[in-house]
Amino acid sequence: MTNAQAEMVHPEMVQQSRDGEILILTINNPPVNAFSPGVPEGLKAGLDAAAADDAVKAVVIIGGGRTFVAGADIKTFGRPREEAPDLRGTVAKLDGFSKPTVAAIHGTALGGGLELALGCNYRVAVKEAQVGLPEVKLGVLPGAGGTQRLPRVVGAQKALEMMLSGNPIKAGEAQKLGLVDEIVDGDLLAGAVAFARSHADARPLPRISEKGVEGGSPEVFAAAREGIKKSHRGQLSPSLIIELAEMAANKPFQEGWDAESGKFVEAMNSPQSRGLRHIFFAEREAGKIPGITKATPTTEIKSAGIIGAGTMGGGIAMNFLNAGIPVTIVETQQDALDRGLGVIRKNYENTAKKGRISTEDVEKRMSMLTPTLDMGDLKDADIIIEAVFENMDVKKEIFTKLDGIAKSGAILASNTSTLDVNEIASVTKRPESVIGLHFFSPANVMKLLEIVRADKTSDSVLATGMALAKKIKKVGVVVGVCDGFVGNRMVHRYGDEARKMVEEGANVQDVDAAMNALGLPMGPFQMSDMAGLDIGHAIRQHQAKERGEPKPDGWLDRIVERGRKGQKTAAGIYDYGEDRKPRENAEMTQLIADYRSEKGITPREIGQDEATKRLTYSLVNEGAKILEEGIAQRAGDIDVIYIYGYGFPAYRGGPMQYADEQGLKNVVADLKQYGQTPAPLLQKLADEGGTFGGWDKAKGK
Ligand code: T1G
Repeated sequence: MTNAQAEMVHPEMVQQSRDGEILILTINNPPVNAFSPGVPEGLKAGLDAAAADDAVKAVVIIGGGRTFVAGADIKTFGRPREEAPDLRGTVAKLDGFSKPTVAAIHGTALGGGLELALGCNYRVAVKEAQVGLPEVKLGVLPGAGGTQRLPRVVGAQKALEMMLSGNPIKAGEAQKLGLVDEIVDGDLLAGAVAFARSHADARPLPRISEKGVEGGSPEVFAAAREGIKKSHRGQLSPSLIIELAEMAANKPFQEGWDAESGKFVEAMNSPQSRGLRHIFFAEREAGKIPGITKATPTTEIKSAGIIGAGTMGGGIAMNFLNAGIPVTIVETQQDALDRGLGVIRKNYENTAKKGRISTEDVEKRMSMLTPTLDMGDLKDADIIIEAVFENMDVKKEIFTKLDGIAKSGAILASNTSTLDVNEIASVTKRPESVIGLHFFSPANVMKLLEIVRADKTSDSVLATGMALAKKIKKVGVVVGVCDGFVGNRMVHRYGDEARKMVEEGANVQDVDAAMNALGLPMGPFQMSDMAGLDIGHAIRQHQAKERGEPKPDGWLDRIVERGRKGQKTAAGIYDYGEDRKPRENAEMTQLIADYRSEKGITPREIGQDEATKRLTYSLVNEGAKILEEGIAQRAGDIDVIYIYGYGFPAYRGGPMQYADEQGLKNVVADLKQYGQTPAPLLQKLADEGGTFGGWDKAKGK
């Protein structure tokens, strides 16, 4: 018996119990009742028991613990069919079952969980429950009848919307759509048993597979195909979902059901699904830090202080206000304070205009924001985040003051994007309370939060930082102290390579186009113009000074020295009009040409393939060095950082996963071909035929 087959035999995963003539099947597979090996066997055994016992008049299926079934077990994807949990077979068995079956839903019924429920005759739910088909977020599609049953219940348009967004809906909406038959107040099991009892003699039994699809016009599917060109650019599974939904509207159920199986496997075996599944788990792994457990003490953050009401400080403040945490925000000048508060209010009013929050929300959040010019007003804050100019002397001065103001046990955080948090901590008497919280601009939008663990940061402060990230709905990733931590350190190398290619002869548009083609919304130069060319320019000057090197005088430095700072001056590498779209500037093209001839460089053509490899592999190579130095715990952490902080497409899985997909031997060969020296770890993995994913696993990370 293979390990997987051994996994199959878990009768305890589905417990049978009786309430009179109702048989209850309770699924117990914590934490989310995923459809793991053993669950289908248990459900099938329960249905066989119900069929064999005339005293049983109906069956209720319910999840034990906190939820119904959260879907197929993603960990089993990629296994040979005979070893994969038989979700389709279970749903088919339900569809043909002779006695009424009722799915009792709490928590979530997602993916295969909702498909299991749709195979039942009836569905009841508590009002807090959510149901959905999120498969597209994993690069796959509903593979156990969802593409055929959902349109038959909610109509083509709504089914497409649910399957292409992958977003769940609440039980109340599901009831309105006919997805749920009854909302149960009070005890779900009691409600489900009563519902089953009252429908025990209902005949003919309602079967979704026998219904037709409403609103399945060719125009609906054509519009969906048009929509995914933008919303899911370059992805496979959305088009397969539309194809299958259209079959549901136009073909007999069995035909669509049969077709769905093959298309599911096609999607599951795609690099895109491997990338999205990798990120699903990597995002969760990133929250696990050796030595930090649920027992590690943490501080509950009930109030926050923020120093600096500029773009970053204001954005950071909004994260806390959105989570219901009051903020005291400090500036040195009243006009800066007023400006900062004005921006925060305007952001909230814009969100309210879009209907995402109410005007009452705006006032409530603004009422929790206390402006002040006196840093002493931060004395009671549980956490204080410094978000001022990127200058070490300024930061040291602030932390010295904070040391005398902040209450005992307060966390002192810097939002620095590159500077040495150990050096900042060294001016305080409480280095164990100092941490870096690197937010990404715009801080109220970008989900990534680099949590910088300094040498003396205590476990408790680190654990509090991770818990805070969750509370303010950020994806927190722990990084070590070095210049640029993880994301910016890699992006500096990426920017160097981009500038070098332009020196050699590439034009800026083609370099950006290569990354757009890979799926990034912005290429390196579009991103630099958006972030502000002066920031990169200042960092390069700072780094050169630190290294005792001459002042950088590259073609991009020359552009900045002409006062062209990027989008914020409507002119940078590109020109920007009202539409903020980048347009070539002939003068800049000439400046670059003049630069090349001044340096004696004969420009050469650089194709998209070379540009893509040099840019992505410069990230990968720096990432490998970051792993060797222990600045990041996992390759998966680096991928999470790049997807949530820099727009790397999730369906590529992040730069390290992308390199695994290309084959590390090929990555090393290409790096060498383009004049880069592979990092020792990368060279070692390539020599051994290894992968970054395998390195993570081997480290037990
Ligand atoms: N399979 C395997 N493990 C899963 C899992 C799943 N479907 N869902 C969650 N986990 C693990 C997760 O890795 C973590 O593990 C723990 O459970 C808690 O998760 C055929 C093919 C349900 C909303 O996409 O959205 O069905 O880190 O931290 O914040 O058509 O989990 O503790 O070791 O996220 O309370 C479709 C994915 C699958 C749902 C709960 N279903 N899960 O959120 O907990 S494809 C999904 C979620 C499918 C069929 C197709 C969330 C949640 P660890 P968590 P949470």
